[in-house]
Amino acid sequence: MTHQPNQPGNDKIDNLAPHTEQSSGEKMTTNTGLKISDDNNSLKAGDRGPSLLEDFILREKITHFDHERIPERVVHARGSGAHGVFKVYESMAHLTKAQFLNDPSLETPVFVRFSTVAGSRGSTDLARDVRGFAVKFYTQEGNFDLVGNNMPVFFIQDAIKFPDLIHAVKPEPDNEIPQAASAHDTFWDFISLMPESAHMVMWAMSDRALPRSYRMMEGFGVHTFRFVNAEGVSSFVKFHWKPLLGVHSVAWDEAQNISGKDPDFHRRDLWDAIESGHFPEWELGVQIVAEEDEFKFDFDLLDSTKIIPEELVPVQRIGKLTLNRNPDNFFAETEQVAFHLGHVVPGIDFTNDPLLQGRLFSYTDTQLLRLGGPNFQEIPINRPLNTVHNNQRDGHMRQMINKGKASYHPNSLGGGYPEQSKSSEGGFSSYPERIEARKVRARSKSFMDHFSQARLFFNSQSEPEKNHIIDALSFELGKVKTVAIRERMLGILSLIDKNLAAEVAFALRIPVPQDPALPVNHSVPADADPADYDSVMAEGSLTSSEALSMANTIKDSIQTRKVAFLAADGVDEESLQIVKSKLEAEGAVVEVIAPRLNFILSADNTEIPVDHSFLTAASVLYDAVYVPGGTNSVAAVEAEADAVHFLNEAFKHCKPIAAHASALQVLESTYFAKKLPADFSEDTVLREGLVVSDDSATLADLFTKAIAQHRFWEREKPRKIPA
Ligand code: HDE
Repeated sequence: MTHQPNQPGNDKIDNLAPHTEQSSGEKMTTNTGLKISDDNNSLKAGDRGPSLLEDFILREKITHFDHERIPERVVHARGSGAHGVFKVYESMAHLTKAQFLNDPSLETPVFVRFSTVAGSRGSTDLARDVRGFAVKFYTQEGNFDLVGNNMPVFFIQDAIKFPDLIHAVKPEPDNEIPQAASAHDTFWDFISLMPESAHMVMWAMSDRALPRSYRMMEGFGVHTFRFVNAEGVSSFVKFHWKPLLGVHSVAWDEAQNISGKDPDFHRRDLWDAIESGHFPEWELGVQIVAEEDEFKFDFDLLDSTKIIPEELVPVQRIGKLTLNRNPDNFFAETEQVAFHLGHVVPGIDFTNDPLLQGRLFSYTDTQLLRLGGPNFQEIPINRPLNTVHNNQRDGHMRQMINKGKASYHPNSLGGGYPEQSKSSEGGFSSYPERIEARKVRARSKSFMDHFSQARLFFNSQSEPEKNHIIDALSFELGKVKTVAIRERMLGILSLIDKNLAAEVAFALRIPVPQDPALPVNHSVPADADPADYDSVMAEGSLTSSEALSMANTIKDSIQTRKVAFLAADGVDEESLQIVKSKLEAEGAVVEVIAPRLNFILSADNTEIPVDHSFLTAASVLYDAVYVPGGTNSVAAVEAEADAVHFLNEAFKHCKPIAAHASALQVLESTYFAKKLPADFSEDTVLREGLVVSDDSATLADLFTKAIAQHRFWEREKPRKIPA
């Protein structure tokens, strides 16, 4: 088949092709293929009379419409998907027999869906929330799904608490408020009674919960999985996705603004990047722990509220994922794709993590409701590339026409087929882990340290990141109405970090409980001794881990960063074009914003296209802003309240700002005029993120370096900046 420019194909795209439809040049028909002569008028008894029941065309059209909706996902309802490919760098055969990880020449098609967790299908992309990062690999041995998140830990340790967690975070059941937000009583009520959530709460209150882009966030498999090699030797593995553009976030005030200005911000960003050929890339990383080292850590590998710090086990980057094609149809692909961490291939297996074990049940179960029956694997986006042969039959919407009489095994009438495969022939056999145990409802004592990694995370953050966590907790608990819940949370925070608790307490104006007892763990079986479930106050072996701070991410590129140029008639063309060409050459996206749409006239009367007027643009939708020169343009921009607001907001959100020296007066009419530095040397620019020069080429160079830094969070000192 032919592929659109910038939309490369792969085996899965070709596999979807027979199921695609393109109406261009075709006649309109009913679903039975009957050509339609009038799609605008129903059949009536007289042109002013009642519609007739006989009108099968009307009935078909309306009935189909009435049934268009399916239940949204119970969590992760809001999402965006893309096609792509994965390639391993070198054979990993020493660790896993998974073929797609053994052969560097193999290009495995993938479909990826990113999502928020709590909001409904139509909710904002910029909610403070965990992001889903689900990858379906269409391997030659069947589909492998890596259903991860952008945070490496989870709120709870045992799947049996998942419905409680989600009930608590979703809108409250009496009035269905608030949408896509954790800042309400039921969430914090639950969290304050579940000390095991302490570590994940630190992540969720950090800037990781406000990604700049899906393309700029990490992904994690969260649980410890198993690799198994051809000799049957198993090792533990944690999966990571490392974005090649680095890990970047937006500010919370900005996130809230984006939610109004463009609730599809992340969806649009992913779509636009792929359309324009800026294909998002991640490296697949693995942390490997030998089977015999299972107990060598001061946390339990089966506990999903713990990471393995990268200092203890480095992440090896083993392959690359590239997203290079947008879906053709949102519903057919992104909505109907069904992920399940039980979709594995030989060489990848599970551990006894009780969160993982519960998920193994949940994902198929939920598709049965959402997609309407057991044949959801036959939906084109879910089909594996290799063929499916078994004795499962019938059910709603069965597509496959299975031939022959025998639909059972063993059989002789069908020649004994389909037949089983030996492991040596690619048959899946579960890792024969030895288990000798009593059947108990219990939790291992090795899961009871709830605070040391929460503290490790907080300690590892840069100063601005710590402040953002303090602000996030102050915001969220500030929205909580029940004072007792706020107090309980302060008690928990004080066990993580005294200063953190004190800062939040200051904002809430209530005291931190003095020497709080370790919080009672409420997930205690009725018959158990509560002492067995007490949180343990342990010190981890590390006090800080570099990989946990986004401040240490890569800052070497301005690819796909969006830069706003504020200009009007009379703009000095040179100061606009030189900077534009340089930024575009570095991969940035430049948009000209002017008082009115269509075009502006430069000082030399050249027409310069305008992308947005101030009415439809907002600073929160850009990464950086520049004011070119030109007497009339500068005067018009200075006089435009929206332009000054644009700059003020960009400053508040710590973004790089540049102005041609002849446009300095525009910066001088902002509230940050008094913060303009005395010089604009490279050192100053890289510290302050403000660039002014009368030489457009120099300005373009310095501005590029500033944009690569992403944000100048130090600007937030002292902590609060007036709006
Ligand atoms: Fe999920 N989760 N989850 N989850 N999850 C779902 O499956 C569930 C958990 C994750 O883009 C549901 O198809 C349980 C951790 C992603 O389609 C459901 C537990 C992680 C997605 C479900 C967890 C995830 C889901 C809802 C606790 C990170 C979106 C719709 C034991 C490792 C996939 C669906 C997509 C979706 C259950 C916890 C990631 C209900 C019971 C931990 C990325 O089956």
